[in-house]
Amino acid sequence: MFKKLDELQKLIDTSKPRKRLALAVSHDRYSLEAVHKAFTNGIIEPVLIGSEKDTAEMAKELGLNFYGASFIDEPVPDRAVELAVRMVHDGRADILMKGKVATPVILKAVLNKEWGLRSGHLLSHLSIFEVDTYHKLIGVTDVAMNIAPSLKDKIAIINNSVAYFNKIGIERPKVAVLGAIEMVNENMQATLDAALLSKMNQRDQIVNCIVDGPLAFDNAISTKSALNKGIKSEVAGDTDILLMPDIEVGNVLYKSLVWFAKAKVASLVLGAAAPIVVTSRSDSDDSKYYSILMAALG
Ligand code: COD
Repeated sequence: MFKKLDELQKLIDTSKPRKRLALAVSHDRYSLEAVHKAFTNGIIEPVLIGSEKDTAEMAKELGLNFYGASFIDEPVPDRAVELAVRMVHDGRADILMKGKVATPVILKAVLNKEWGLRSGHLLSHLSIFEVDTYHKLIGVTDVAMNIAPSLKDKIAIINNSVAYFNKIGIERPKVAVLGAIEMVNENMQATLDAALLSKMNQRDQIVNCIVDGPLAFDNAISTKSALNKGIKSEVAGDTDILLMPDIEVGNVLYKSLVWFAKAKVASLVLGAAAPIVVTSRSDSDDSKYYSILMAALG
């Protein structure tokens, strides 16, 4: 069980070859700082794709020495994105990272049928938060890719996140399927989906985790709140992964945790042919660094 995102660093085996990270549209301050830190810490081998002039100028301004890294000069952002995605597609890079480009642009490139990173699975976004008031790291999914997931999509989103948690050593993560209430209400689709997902987990149709829901947010993260409501649940108060009903709820929770709770966060798109770092442009360089750590473990 991890309490801090820094602890992910200990899981990286630095005796193995470094993963090659393709940064798409590289003249982005926070991305460059995070990539530089991961480079100097021996975690990744960067390939900076974008305007070489703008990238070099920015790196100089920031005092970052990228000696030994590769540059590919492509000043047109859409072409830089395509080049970066193709590099990963062709196995010339291991991780894709979004630089100064909008999230939907890079996600659409990733979904390109000819040269994208499709794997036949649903792609989904997982954020892992370090919140001072919670006793362990907590995953939140999906806050950035799947807009209004169906029941089938939610199964895939759980499977992607659970596989990631298993990979970092959390054997049977506890998944709370969120609703506005903890009872099934036939007019609230999120609660119906939650009940079905819980039953599917009990019947081993969703494995390697414990799924329970519907749970309201407070029951999911507080044993006291769950006890007050008389909820008997293995997950309540000890959740590892919060499954969001849709992107709006997910995005508002993400931003509330970052802005109100001052939480630290790492994020990754899972389920593709390679890990994809898609942090928001306003995320800090710490957050981007932790996301690179997450990708290097993926
Ligand atoms: N996994 C695998 N395949 C997918 C997925 C997915 N999650 N989403 C779409 N596809 C496939 C579809 O099966 C189809 O073959 C093709 O991709 C196009 O599907 P559309 O038309 O539904 O998708 P697009 O291209 O219009 O949009 C895909 C996006 C991921 C760009 C879209 O879902 C989106 O905009 N998501 C939200 C991104 C965003 O704004 N995030 C910011 C919050 S910070």
